[in-house]
Amino acid sequence: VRWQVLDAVSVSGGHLGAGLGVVDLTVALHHVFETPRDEICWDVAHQCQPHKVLTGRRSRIYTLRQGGGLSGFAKRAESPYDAFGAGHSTTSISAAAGFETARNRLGKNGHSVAVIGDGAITGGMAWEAMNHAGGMGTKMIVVLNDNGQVSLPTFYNQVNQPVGALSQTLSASPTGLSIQGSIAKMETSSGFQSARQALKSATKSFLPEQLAKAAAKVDEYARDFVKTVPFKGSGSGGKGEL
Ligand SMILES: Cc1ncc(C[n+]2csc(CCOP(=O)(O)OP(=O)(O)O)c2C)c(N)n1
Repeated sequence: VRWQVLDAVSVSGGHLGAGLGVVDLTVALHHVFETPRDEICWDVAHQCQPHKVLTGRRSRIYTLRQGGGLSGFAKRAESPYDAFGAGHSTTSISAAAGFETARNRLGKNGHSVAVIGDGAITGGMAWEAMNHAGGMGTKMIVVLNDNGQVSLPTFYNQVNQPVGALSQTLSASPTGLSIQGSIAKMETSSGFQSARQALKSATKSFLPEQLAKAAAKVDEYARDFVKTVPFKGSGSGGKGEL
């Protein structure tokens, strides 16, 4: 599959790295899931060449991106295995949630899978969809392909590392991430919230207005400091300031 993608894309052009990066993942997904009954929604779908090779389009793979040939992206009209057409990024989780809802309403069995990269997941629509899908209370699968690369901006900016805060956060050390997670849990706990509220009301009623304002600023800065400063510069090697 790897060779076939390499050979075809070297002729047609297109996102070679994205496709090569998901060869193993594509084989695994097709092994585990029963497509086209189970919908695989490839985000952007710039990585869909291995999927095309494995779903009956190998004989036409050299027509990728040619007039009358195969699309460089997923295209519903092209194959029942292309559950969702894409090109625009960040839509896969929302699409998979839609398939999942439809399946549940029809009382059918199956799975919806979204495959999304660390670049595409930065888009607002993905966050909205995760919020919605999480609240649906149904089993839906989202594969986050965190390859530490965000193709286009990396290329345009001529830099060789992931650009964007989310990408950099995801490549922070696991220790850093888990400490950040614990801080977030603590911060949103009801005990912490009520203690904070009690302190806020106390400072308002006992302190003069200027001092109360200063205390509120200290509270704000302290929370930001605890959350961000110790992790600045945490690279993929986990050698941050922490
Ligand atoms: C809404 C939208 N914005 C921008 C693009 C251009 N684009 C195509 S691929 C890509 C990067 C996606 O990064 P990632 O999801 O990490 O995939 P990878 O680079 O790892 O293949 C971008 C920004 C797009 N297709 N849609």
